Amino acid sequence: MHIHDYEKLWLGLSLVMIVGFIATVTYGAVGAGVEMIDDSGDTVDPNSLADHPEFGDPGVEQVGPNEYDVHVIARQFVFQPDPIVVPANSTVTFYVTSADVTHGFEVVGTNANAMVIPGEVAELTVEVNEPNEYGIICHEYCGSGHHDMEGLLRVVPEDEYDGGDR
Ligand SMILES: [Cu+2]
Repeated sequence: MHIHDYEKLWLGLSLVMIVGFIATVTYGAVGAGVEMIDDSGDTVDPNSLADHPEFGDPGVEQVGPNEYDVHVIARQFVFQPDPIVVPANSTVTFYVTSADVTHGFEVVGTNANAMVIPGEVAELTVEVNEPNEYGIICHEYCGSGHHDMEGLLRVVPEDEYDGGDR
């Protein structure tokens, strides 16, 4: 059977494109360091966060050498605590929940990005190396003040970290 040269060319190009699309999706799924949130996290009662052992006083807690847990409450229209201060060269695990409606929690410039649902605890881990400041934004529309809902993650030099929230 004779196949016209142009037809061969287009067959070849469409094969290249199909392989390219599959490669893009595969890279996005496994190559870009994307970690999916699953439902293995804890649940909490959003109405009694004040009585919760960690969310009652949300903040940064050292749990190992260079390892920190940060409990964060999202509520209309703030993140608590704000700012969040951690030392450089540490592994930071955020536990984020909402006191009212569904919010978002994205530490801009890192891979930390989750939906924050009342009753659920989103758990995400990031490595911070250099001293820096990262904005935290709510990316789920949560009411009239949504556009103002933001926080700050300050990564300070290790010798400047005093264990408190500044
Ligand atoms: Cu919000």
